[in-house]
Amino acid sequence: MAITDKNTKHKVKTKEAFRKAFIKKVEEVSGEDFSESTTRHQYEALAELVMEEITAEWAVNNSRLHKMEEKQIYFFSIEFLIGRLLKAYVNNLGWDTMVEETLDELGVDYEAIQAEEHDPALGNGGLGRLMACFLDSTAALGFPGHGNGIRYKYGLFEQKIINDEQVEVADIWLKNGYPFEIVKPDKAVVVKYNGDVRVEEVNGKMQFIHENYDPVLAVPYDIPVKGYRNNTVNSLRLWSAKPVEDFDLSTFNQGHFLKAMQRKSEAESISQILYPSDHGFEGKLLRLKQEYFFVCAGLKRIVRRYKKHNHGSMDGFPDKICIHINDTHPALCVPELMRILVDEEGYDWDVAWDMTIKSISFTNHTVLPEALEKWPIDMVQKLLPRVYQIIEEINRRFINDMNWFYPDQVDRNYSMAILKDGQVHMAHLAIIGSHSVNGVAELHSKILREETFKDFYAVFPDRFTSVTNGVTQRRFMMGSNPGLKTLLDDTIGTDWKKPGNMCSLEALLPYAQDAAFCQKLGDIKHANKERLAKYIKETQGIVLNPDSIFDVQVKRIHEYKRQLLNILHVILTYNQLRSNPNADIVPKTYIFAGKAAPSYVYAKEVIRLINVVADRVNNDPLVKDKLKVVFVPNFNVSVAELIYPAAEISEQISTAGKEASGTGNMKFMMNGALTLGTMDGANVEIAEAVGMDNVFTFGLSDTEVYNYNTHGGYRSLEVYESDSRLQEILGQLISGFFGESAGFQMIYDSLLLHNDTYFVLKDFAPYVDIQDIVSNVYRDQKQWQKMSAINIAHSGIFSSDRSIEDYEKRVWKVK
Ligand code: AZC
Repeated sequence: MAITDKNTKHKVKTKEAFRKAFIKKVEEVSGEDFSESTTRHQYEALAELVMEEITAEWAVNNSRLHKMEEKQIYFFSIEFLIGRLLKAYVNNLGWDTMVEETLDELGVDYEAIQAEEHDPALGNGGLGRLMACFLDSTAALGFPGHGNGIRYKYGLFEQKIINDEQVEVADIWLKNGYPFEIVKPDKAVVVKYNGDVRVEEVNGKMQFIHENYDPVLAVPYDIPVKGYRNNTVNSLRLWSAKPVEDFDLSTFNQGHFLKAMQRKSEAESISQILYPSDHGFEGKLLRLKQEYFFVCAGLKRIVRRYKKHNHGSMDGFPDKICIHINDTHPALCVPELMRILVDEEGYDWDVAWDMTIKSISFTNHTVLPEALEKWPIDMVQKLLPRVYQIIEEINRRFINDMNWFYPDQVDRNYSMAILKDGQVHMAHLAIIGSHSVNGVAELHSKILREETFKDFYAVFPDRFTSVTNGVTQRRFMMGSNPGLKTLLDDTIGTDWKKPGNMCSLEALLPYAQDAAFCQKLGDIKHANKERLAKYIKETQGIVLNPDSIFDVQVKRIHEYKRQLLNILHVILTYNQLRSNPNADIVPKTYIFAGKAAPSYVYAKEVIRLINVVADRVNNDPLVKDKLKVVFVPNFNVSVAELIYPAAEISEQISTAGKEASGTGNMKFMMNGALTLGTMDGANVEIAEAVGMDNVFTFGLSDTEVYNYNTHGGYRSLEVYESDSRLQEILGQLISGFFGESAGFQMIYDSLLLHNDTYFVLKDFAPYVDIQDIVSNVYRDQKQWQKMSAINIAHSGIFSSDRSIEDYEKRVWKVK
């Protein structure tokens, strides 16, 4: 059978040819007869076949790229949370049916093969996963867009739960090698740290010479990004740090063994781990080194390639290159590009500045003050002496301009400075150095304009825009929910799967009224719940009731995301069941997952609380099948792909105004889960899309939160004193109710003594009420499936294809 799409040039294009090639490859990698091969061999063989196919197309794409025919987009990001790639490549190549059928005939377990791939945790959460979705969509739409980041030797830690607590274990993802990267030592570049800057006058022009620096080698590893059934193959380039010479031979020869080794390990430490703790000086310094590392290396290669194809000139650079900085971690792109243009290319400052601004655009992903990066001035000055001088000059000119234009607003002008209070304010640097600044959902962009960056908005109103996030349906729906994909194909045809066309899912709307369709939708959900239940049984030994509602909150653990509110409600339900075991409640399974930052003690307490409650509830015979709580350890992309399709309720309960967008909310929605959420981030747009009747919203609005925070008036103790349910629950937190060693004083104090910063108690009663409404609606399965169908039908705008098209029109203007 020839595969059905237009990829006729494939070397492996028939099932028979694939079968032969696969068997041959397995024998090559194993050195054994096919019948003796292990799943690992089969995985390696399939990965190699896929890479052979893709790299052939990649070479063609790269030569197109080298000619600079089209404008190129470069995403600079400290995180790329790409997930497993094998199946995505197979699907994007259009090989899925061929591979599935052949492996089935050979008696080979495709799922087991996929599970051999170590899911690389090169990101933390939303920001890193967004980049991966954007790369997928950019390639699917046929745009030349590439990632630029760091190849961490260890990804984010692997999370284990031991004695109810999070334990962090190193994630050695490269242990068995990684088949989807190609190292390019010939494209390595040197990154310079520390040292001095000497000024010299040459032909009447100042020259800045950086000397006595510590060089580190940046070696690129490229991962292909294959477009969905088209011939685009873009690149994700991840940089690895190496000592310039394997070790410092002269130091070594002089007998300073330790010093030589130290240099080597210092260099390598730069790409050792994602997010070293930035509490102490050393951790901060390492992060700053990392940020400059991938910025400097990435820009160097981009500039080199650009010049090579433009007769050594940088003149047209901004017309052909978009440098998109994903949050502030790559904000050093601004002074680094200036350094290249002024020091190396000899442009006048003003011309260089104009080129820099035109090339760079910036997306902000959070308004949490603690996440807005600032670096001590003396640290930047010492580590990056020339870059620091340039930041100083950018700052000086900016403040001068402001004082010239707004002489009566000196205080405001100073508040926008890049350098103040002894620190370098990275967000200010990013805004001042970009032509476009955007938030990631309408509400978030409004908060940026009106609060976080309001002074900048007053000065540069045209710079500010908004692009709502999106997620790739190819991974999070078509790939992970095959039952739903087939139902949609059978119901409305296959057009909705074309890149950029997901809004045609609206054709599903009439079927929301169709009982037979809704029944099928319900059956698919049930099967997905059973699939997840099986995984949880196998990995954690907990048995779930697939007829209960699957109520899910999976995301990073953070106070503002309020997993605490969720678990307090679980305790309430438990208390109700204890006092009335025969209460007529709809059985519910609460599923949690997510990692807490290793140094975030409070978030780890919340994890412990969830697990302690789970132990108690799941082992109480009174509760029977009515209530279950599970904390699924080590949330990552592959676990997520099992969870979203099985979810019925999507918990999006952040304190209003705090969650910039959220993207999990979109993944749940496209899999037919109903949102239970505050009017925060992209929840607002989800509610707009489906109508208020098809979501469950509750709680304070962002304006109410803002008003309490600015004018006061909230007293958590009052709420506590007027709600006996809360008195009982909070009492249990500190009374030893959950076991002798299971006191939760820190949580108790934060809610009552420290006035509940995230309004958990304030939103508790409305949350309980909405949970009751959810249960009641669920009793009417027809109504529930109808709402689910409406959600799926309107989920098209949350495809990252739409986000990329918006960026294209509003920011990059590639076409
Ligand atoms: C996240 C935001 O918290 C989340 O709301 C958003 O959906 C996501 O980015 C993608 O835009 N932010 C981060 O992961 N990290 C930082 C530093 O903002």
